[in-house]
Amino acid sequence: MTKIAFPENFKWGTATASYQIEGAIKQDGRGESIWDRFCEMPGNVLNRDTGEMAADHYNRYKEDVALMKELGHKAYRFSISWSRVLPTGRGEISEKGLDFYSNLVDELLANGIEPFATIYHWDLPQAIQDIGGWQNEATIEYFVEYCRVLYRKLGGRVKNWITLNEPYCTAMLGNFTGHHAPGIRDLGTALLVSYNVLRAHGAAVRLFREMNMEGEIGITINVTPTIPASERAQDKMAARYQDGFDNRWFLDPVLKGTFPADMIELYKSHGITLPDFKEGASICEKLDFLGINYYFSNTIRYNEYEWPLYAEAANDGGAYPAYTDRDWPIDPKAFKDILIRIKQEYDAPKIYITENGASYNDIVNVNGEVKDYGRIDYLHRHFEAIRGAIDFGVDIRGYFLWSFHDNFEWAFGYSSRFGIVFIDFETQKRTPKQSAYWYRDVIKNNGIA
Ligand code: GBH
Repeated sequence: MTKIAFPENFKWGTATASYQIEGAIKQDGRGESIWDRFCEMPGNVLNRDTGEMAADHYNRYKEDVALMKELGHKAYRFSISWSRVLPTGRGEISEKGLDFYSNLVDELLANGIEPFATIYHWDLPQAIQDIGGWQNEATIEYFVEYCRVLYRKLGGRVKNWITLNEPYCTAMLGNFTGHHAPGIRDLGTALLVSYNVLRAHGAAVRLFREMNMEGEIGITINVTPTIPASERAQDKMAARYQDGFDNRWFLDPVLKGTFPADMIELYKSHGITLPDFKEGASICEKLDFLGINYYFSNTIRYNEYEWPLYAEAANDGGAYPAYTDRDWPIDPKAFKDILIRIKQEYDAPKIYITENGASYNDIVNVNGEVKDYGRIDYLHRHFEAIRGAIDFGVDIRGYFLWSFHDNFEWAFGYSSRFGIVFIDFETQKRTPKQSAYWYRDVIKNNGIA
């Protein structure tokens, strides 16, 4: 019997984010976030779904933690809603909002589940957006003050901190493509946002050190490996730009303290006004760990009309052997390869996989079960990829499956299910899917039997 074994004390868990699961958007004085506002505007989110109810986790967290324990989870990555803690982003603290996270952490610890707290997973207080959001340099200071409140309240009990989730999405989806809140569509703005949000990350790490906090701090970066559609030089160039845009633009400043020169050149050639990136070094604070999120790779083809990268995705038409129900390519090999690349090209600290998972059109069958074999197959292949990277020498210490329950999948609303626990959004009934039981066995065996 073959077995894929993982290193001792490997941390197995799931990941979620505040706006996607909590609901209770007006409860206990929570302030408005940019996602509340974005959801109100028709055309932004499929079916005009909003995070108003989501998985009602705010009111059901005890039930959820009990289920995590039953399913054998060792760790849990959640995010904190800034506008729940500071309803207008700065100034007055909402003790009730802060207590929610304090109680959640106590509940996790009482159940032997290690908390990993993400400080910012995209839900900026609307009041901060109203004064310029991440375009405004002052937001860096507001973010640091928000961090100070969290470190004081949760420090000591939370020993693992993640400053930002996927700054790529904050910058590019929020301010260039406009697919995410606040829905701005301007590349220059997005690049300025990327600079400020990364500087906020650096400042949050410095505060953590200054306050002598117990535990470890890192950042979560999403990687989307790019594969040239052919051996043609133009396809290779386009793939290289796409890689610069998706991956290097964030990995380089965080781990090397510089922004990629070829990308700066390219943006300048398009006449985009750029910040002078002089404080690149202040982004590159020494980290205790690096969080990596991986879902799929992109096959990239040159297209002279595609602005600004001359690149287009060529993922369909059988470029991959299989896809998830979201039409995302399934490519575990690219996962292994990019983990190895991060080790080789960057002086990276130890790594946690802070997100990985798949969306399927799950249904509850007549027997009340969810047979999500596609998801199990996806996970199995990606666990093999991680094991392969570890064999190569990449120091990977844990895995957080995205996601615990089905939730509000941003612009896709409730139409895209990523959970290993099925949510009936009418009744809020939780049903662990087949994958949840399969994952429970993986955790129990610390590998695949
Ligand atoms: C993660 O984002 C999020 O952290 C999480 O909240 C979310 O629910 C989960 O994944 C599932 O979507 O779309 O053109 O930018 C992952 C977002 C999606 C960003 C793929 C990079 C690549 C191409 N990633 N995307 S594009």
